[in-house]
Amino acid sequence: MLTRTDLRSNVPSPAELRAALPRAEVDVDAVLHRVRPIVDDVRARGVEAVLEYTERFDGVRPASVRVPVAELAAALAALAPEVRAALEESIARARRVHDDQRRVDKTTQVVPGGTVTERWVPVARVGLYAPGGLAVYPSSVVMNVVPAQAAGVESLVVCSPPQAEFGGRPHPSILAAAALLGVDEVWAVGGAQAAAILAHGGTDTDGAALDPVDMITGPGNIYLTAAKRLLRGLIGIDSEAGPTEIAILADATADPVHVAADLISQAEHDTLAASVLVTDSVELADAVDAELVRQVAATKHSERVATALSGKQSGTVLVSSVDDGLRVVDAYAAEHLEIQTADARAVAARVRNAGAVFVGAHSPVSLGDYCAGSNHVLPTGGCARHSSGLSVQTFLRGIHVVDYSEDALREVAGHVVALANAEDLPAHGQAVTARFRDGA
Ligand code: HSO
Ligand code: ZN
Repeated sequence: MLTRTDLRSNVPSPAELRAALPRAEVDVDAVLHRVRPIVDDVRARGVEAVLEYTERFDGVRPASVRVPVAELAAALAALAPEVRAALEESIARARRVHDDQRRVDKTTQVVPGGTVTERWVPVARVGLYAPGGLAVYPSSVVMNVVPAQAAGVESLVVCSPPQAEFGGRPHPSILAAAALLGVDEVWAVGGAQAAAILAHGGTDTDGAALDPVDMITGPGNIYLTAAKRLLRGLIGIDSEAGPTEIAILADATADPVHVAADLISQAEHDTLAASVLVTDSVELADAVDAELVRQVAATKHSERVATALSGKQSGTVLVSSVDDGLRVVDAYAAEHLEIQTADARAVAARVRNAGAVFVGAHSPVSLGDYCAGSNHVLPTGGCARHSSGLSVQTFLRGIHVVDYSEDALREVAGHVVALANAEDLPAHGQAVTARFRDGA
């Protein structure tokens, strides 16, 4: 089922590997020309334009963009008790991890009388996107809201596409998750028009203000991603989300039943999802292939999974050792990386590039998707080489506060003047010497 790449005789350089490894091609640039007019139109015509695009793309015209608060409480009251209990556990565990991430302000005394403090200040208002097309993920509401709240963001809006079958409101599970998290502002809007109205703000059908946000996070379809790219600068964004990925580094000690189940679990998201097995054991690769055939036939979304697993973005990479496997998974920089090898903790500690690492036989990715406490909004498409998943840090800005006394400034004045003159910016130096005109 999985195509094989054999690197047992030679593992190429990281750059060559990146080109050689299976990966989905998602061309956000290719849709920019369609997204730009939508963003411009929403900027110019606000909610009227939003509702027109919503009608065209979602097949429904909501009565208002903002969902009445009473409907959030009603959705929570109607939520199945086992789903409510599971969401509560998911939220509690995520809060434990994210509360621990909060950075503390730090003051460094550079010289006597001269300090620099790094003050961590939350973004004032953020828009958190939860997709609502093929996928409706209340768990993603949790993963966006928890770090933002832990950072101290005061104003949050959850945004999710309206559903025709729910009268133009987002899916009830999204509303219920928002209510459970204590969020009272939910907007029924998706895709490029969601990013545009979040960034520019507008006036709702009832005359209420839809205030613009400072930052948009959360995964969405390619149109949302393209709009976030266009609006970046005016607002902040998290890293661009592509189709989900799982890589598993496994040796002969791994259980092929588990490996196959985990590869299938992420392939279930999307026909473009990537499932990649990296192993030094041909026996394991063979056993996983046999298991995939058996398990894919039995799984609910069998067709979608089979398409993802047979796509060019998925496959098995054979290597001659776990060490070589580490080089491969580092070059791939998966969104999710499982380590199912002997001494998995030690192997995991050597990983340099991954959105999140799942260690050993009992830490599958789907645990992290829902209930590990970790975040599931993670960098895809190799972005784990330079970016992190969503965290409290995403929603904080570090402001340097510079506080020098007269003596401390005098002591360093000569150096400032020398550097200013070297850059032919003498007024910079004079801004310092002006304070010491007496020649002291
Ligand atoms: N694996 C997805 C997140 C998710 N899984 C939501 C289930 N629901 C991307 O990390
Ligand atoms: Zn998932």
